[in-house]
Amino acid sequence: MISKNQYDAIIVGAGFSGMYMLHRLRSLNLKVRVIEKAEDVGGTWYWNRYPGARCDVPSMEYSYSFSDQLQQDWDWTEVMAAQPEILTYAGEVADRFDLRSDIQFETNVLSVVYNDESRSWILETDGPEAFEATYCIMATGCLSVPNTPDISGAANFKGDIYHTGSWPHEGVDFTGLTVGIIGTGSSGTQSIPVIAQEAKHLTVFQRTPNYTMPAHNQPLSDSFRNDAKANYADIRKQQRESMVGIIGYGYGFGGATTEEPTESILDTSREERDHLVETLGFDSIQRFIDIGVDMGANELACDMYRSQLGKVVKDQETAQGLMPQNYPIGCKRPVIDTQYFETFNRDNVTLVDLRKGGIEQITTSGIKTEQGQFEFDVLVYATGFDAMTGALLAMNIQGKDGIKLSDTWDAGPRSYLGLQVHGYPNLFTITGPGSPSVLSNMMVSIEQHVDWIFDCISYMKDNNYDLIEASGKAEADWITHVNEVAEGTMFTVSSCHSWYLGANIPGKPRIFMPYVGGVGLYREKCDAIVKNDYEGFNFA
Ligand code: FAD
Ligand code: N01
Repeated sequence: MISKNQYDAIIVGAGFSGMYMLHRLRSLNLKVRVIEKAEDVGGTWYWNRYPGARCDVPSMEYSYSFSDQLQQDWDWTEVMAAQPEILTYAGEVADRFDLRSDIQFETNVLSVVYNDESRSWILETDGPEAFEATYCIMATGCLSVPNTPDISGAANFKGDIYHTGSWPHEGVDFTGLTVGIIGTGSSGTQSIPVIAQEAKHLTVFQRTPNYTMPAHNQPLSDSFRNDAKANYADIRKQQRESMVGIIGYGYGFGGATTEEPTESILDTSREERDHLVETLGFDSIQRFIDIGVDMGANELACDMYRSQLGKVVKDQETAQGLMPQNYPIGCKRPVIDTQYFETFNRDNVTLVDLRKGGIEQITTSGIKTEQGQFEFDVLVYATGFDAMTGALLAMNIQGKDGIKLSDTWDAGPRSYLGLQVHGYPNLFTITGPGSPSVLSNMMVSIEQHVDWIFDCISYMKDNNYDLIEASGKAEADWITHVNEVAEGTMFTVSSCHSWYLGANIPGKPRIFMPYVGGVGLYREKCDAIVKNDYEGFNFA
């Protein structure tokens, strides 16, 4: 017999979103439970333990700002910390605020159903218990459902198979082994140089080459840390008001330069561009203001990029194979790397450019492509995630009158502000589709959403409301706005096949999911809606 545990609020997920949401709701004296399928906190940083995993936003900025004591006490060791350090940080936050006592680990939420009569959400899990709550807050992550492509013959492979998005805790020792890796997005680009150093041989199966920029990661000095800590109030304020939640304090974007781009690439001559590539390498394209807004400018930058790639990679056939073609810089999530292209100069690394002939099947001992058979002992998928909607749709959410989220989102996700979906009262999504989310430093977006939801529930308590629902009109108007601002940007050009558009998952509706207006502007809009008595939301 399943017992029902009654709560004021259930939060699903114990990554950075769920942990902070729990901390805030506790202060309202609500009865709150977090349900998390992992064995511990950390979310992304719990699951993605692949070699080379690290953040690509400076850690002084990719960290919680809600507790000044925490940000003063914590010392990041590098500009962009590696996964073990970020996971330790998540553990420290859980200890410091005693979060684990209200988190139920190793429990997977399988269904989330609204009961119209009791006006509550019923959550069923893979455990013996079910849960009932007035509020249900989805902190399930934008990149938490690994995508394993359906390649024929995969079950026949005799060796070990790993996915970067659910890496074994004990690590993998590649010493003496031949390895095949599929995928050259951020996860592949980070792991390939590290695996290559350990493995006997690494074969990289690349379907689409990426534009990746040097990370320039480095250790942080005490003086830099102290200086940043002394200025934290100002840094955090600037982050919140910025476009993407990053100001690049002290190191600029990717550590390449702290100077704002000022020049137009269209005003430069061929000779000037060649000279810039010669002297600054890949960093040369960071100085231009127009490559993100003008297709002609973008093409010139792509040429500079390919020219530098041809200098770094010695074998010219391999260099050609690594060169992105026919889609603009900036339409996909930026990738930064440490010694990625240099890795292809190693004798033990082979590039298989799948543009010359794709994968036919996985065999018992490797991968058969239209170009021939490649043999290896171990297979690694670095093939990404069912992003933004994957975790939400996996929970079989049913709203008012039994309507299913999978039907509501049949043609792509719909939401008001990325915070609520019409027809699903009292259900909130942290960094949901329709909010800046993955186009930003996620920590800034997470904290903003958690604070907004906290304020909203406080307001409801103060006004004796027990139900909030986004109106259909507000939702429709918001989606129109989200689409309008995305139109004409690099993100939506037809040559771009990004996971922002759902293009990485066969059959997924192609629709641009995040809000491109910027975190500063978005925050202003959310605040204005609150000031206007929660315009677009109905209370009961
Ligand atoms: P997550 O960390 O994804 O946590 C969601 C949690 O929900 C998970 O623990 C999951 O197990 C749990 N969950 C999901 N479904 C269920 C269910 N049905 N039942 C129970 N539990 C469930 N962002 C940046 O801004 N900067 C970076 O540098 C950066 N680096 C990244 C590097 C990698 C390798 C990846 C994959 C992502 C990176 N991101 C980065 C994005 C990152 O996901 C966010 O920054 C942030 O960690 C998300 O936190 P979250 O709590 O919202 O989601
Ligand atoms: O996933 P991806 P990811 N056959 O989707 C290829 C965050 N993140 O895990 O481009 C052959 O970007 C696919 O090829 P193609 C960050 O937000 C951050 O790398 O579809 N190849 C692509 O090369 C990031 O954007 C960090 O043609 C197949 C790769 O697999 C997001 O997570 C680190 C294939 C998938 O790339 C996702 O990154 C890691 C097939 N059937 C992740 N299917 C930081 O550094 C897929 N591919 C902060």
